[in-house]
Amino acid sequence: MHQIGIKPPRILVVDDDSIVIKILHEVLKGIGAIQFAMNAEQAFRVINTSRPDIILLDMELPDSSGLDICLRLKQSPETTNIPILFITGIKDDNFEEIVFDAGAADYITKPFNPKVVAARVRTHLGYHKAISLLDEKAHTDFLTGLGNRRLFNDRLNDILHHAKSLNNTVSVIMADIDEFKKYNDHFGHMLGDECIRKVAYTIAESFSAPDMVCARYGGEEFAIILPNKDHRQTEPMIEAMMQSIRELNLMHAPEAAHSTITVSIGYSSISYACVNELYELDDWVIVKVADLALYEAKRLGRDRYTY
Ligand code: GH3
Ligand code: MG
Ligand code: MG
Ligand code: MG
Ligand code: MG
Repeated sequence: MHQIGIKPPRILVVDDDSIVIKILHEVLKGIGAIQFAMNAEQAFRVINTSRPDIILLDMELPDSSGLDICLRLKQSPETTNIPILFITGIKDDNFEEIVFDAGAADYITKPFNPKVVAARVRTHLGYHKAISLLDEKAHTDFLTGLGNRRLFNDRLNDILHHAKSLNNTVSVIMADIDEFKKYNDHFGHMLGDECIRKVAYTIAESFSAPDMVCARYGGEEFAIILPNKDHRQTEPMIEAMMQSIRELNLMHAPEAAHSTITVSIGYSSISYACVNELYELDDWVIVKVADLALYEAKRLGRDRYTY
């Protein structure tokens, strides 16, 4: 039914009525891969393990109201974009309004016409796919496939605003290729791009833990976020990354001070407890401090890190 290599959309149906579940299964089985939940607890388990592309949500459930589930999903950055389609026996104009205010994408009353449900699910899956694609493109660096500066900023905001424990520390690393203008001038822009890609992959390999964020911040400059890492934990990782880049053994331009490609690094660590005092003029001080440290590393002769 589905083409090889194309993932079917994931549909989650949350309803405590087994007859409704049976009917919806018949209606939706040609549209995507369907999972069911009969209460809120089951629903969140499915949502957390296999992020659905759409949720059909009943209003009255044994352990929660559909409205509460909807509000909770809309509050979290990870689930806020999942379209929610209410299917409910409640026929009340005010109620419809409340549901849309809570962030629902659509509202269907029981008894429903199965073909209309299928049509609306297809429509919302189409919107969701378009939005996800746009979101991905807007946050990806075209040259390297790493995150771009927008992704870096969005994730840093999320991480600093939603810090789990105020006792922890977050670190930010800025890395810049040394004397890259000379490389470009000598080898040309195409090989310059190739070099940027190789450095980018090495950085991504060096900081590959799922909670870490690697982004291309600008031309030949990269930014990395290490949530829950203080400066003592960060330093050995920086050293290992710099060594991996040296070991790429990419010959530099003859005019450059080093014979192979190297990077300079500035980094900065702050405790989550003082995050709010460290935001000024629409920018996080942690980034400014890492950037200043990077300039210092350049000034001191490049191919080094400073804090
Ligand atoms: P420094 O050691 O002080 O960082 O010297 P630098 O020459 O690397 O620094 P500068 O910022 O003066 O130059 C960066 C150069 O990177 C400028 C530009 O030629 C090159 N560059 C920026 N973006 C790209 C890109 O996307 N592709 C290529 N090939 N080169 C780029
Ligand atoms: Mg119910
Ligand atoms: Mg975003
Ligand atoms: Mg440079
Ligand atoms: Mg630069």
